[in-house]
Amino acid sequence: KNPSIFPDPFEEARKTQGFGKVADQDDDVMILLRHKDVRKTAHNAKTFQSGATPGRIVVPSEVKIRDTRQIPFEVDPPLHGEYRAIVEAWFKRPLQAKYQEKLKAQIEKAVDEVLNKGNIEIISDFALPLQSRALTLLLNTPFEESDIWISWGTHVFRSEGESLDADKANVLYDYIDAEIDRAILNPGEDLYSVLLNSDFQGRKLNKEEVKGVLILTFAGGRDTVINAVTNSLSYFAENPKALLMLKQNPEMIGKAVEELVRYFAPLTHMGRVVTEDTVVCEHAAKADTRVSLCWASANRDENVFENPNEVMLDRKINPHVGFGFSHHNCLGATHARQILKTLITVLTEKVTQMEVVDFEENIEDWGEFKRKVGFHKLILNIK
Ligand code: HEM
Ligand code: EMZ
Repeated sequence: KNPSIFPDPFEEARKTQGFGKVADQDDDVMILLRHKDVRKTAHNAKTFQSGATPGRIVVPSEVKIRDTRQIPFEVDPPLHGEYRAIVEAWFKRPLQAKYQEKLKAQIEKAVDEVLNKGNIEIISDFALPLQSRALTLLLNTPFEESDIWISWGTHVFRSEGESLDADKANVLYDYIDAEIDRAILNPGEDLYSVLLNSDFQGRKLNKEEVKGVLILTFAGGRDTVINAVTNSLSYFAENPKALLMLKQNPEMIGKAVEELVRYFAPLTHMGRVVTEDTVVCEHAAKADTRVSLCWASANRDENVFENPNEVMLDRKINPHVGFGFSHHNCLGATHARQILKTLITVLTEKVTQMEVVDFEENIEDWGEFKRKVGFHKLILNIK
């Protein structure tokens, strides 16, 4: 088995009927597989809402483990746009030179820590710390906070072998509550303080709203970034010529990042709740049922992408939906892209050889579809 190959389990269902079914806690999901349907449905927030009961659009549903609405993720237009306007500029900070310098320093240090050190388990000893340290830049909080976040492991709502873990979620909620109280008493230049002071419809955001933004920032940008980083390393370990090509053509790195996000699609799918009886893919979708938008399948749609199962780092036309589509497109994408670009740059500068020593695949089980999304374990030897 080649560790850097990520098969497409959706191909057959996408070609034949365009959708599949995912069973989840008595609330089945119709999973939409074609690029065209995914984009169309993402765009139609009136019939396919995000602002349902908090947690319901996530698969598996998180309704039982949280009450806080994640903002702007679980809000529909036009209110969505008003929240998004508050946070948009903040999440574009990764474009600033100072931010990029700090990120580069962090990633250089992370690579130095694993270079010529023998066998390294990439998730726990590289990708997780890298993600958490980079997040201190996005939140503009002290670097030392990352040690706490690292101790939570790769997913804030899940434990090893469990789909959802309420006790674990509470650790995050308690932490965020305490940080919000800290920011109220002692405001600074961090995201908590900025949100507490931002103007929303002529008032300030309340604690619950600030918490809703922060939970999302911690949860949404965690396993996605960890998988993107880990999977990319597996790719360059198996394809040393690709890294060499990027070393010689650094202007290609941006395109390469888009292609890796298309191919790996770190977030497989995301749900919507149907608000009125409708028809999708010539199939009835009843009010109050769920559909999901399968970014991973849309990214392999043969009607849109030539050789969809091949990584082509110089792919010319790449309308992938790895970061979503339409109004809810990923707010953390600027940060995530910057991490991946910087990581590749640093690899081209420092690494001459990467070898896969051992690995264990992380296969998501979506009933009729089993999807490799990343690894439980990836051991590399980096020189
Ligand atoms: C939304 C993927 C990293 C925060 C989304 C969506 C996707 C996605 C597909 C759309 C969800 C929907 O339409 O319901 C990814 C991938 C990432 C990544 C593949 C890494 C490679 C991050 C990071 C953060 C973040 C680093 C922040 C720390 C968000 C937020 C939204 C979002 C706040 C909701 C935006 C809205 O509703 O307006 N992400 N994400 N993501 N993501 Fe990411
Ligand atoms: C939610 C989601 C956000 C959800 C854009 O995706 O990420 C998932 O990992 C979380 O479990 O609560 O934040």
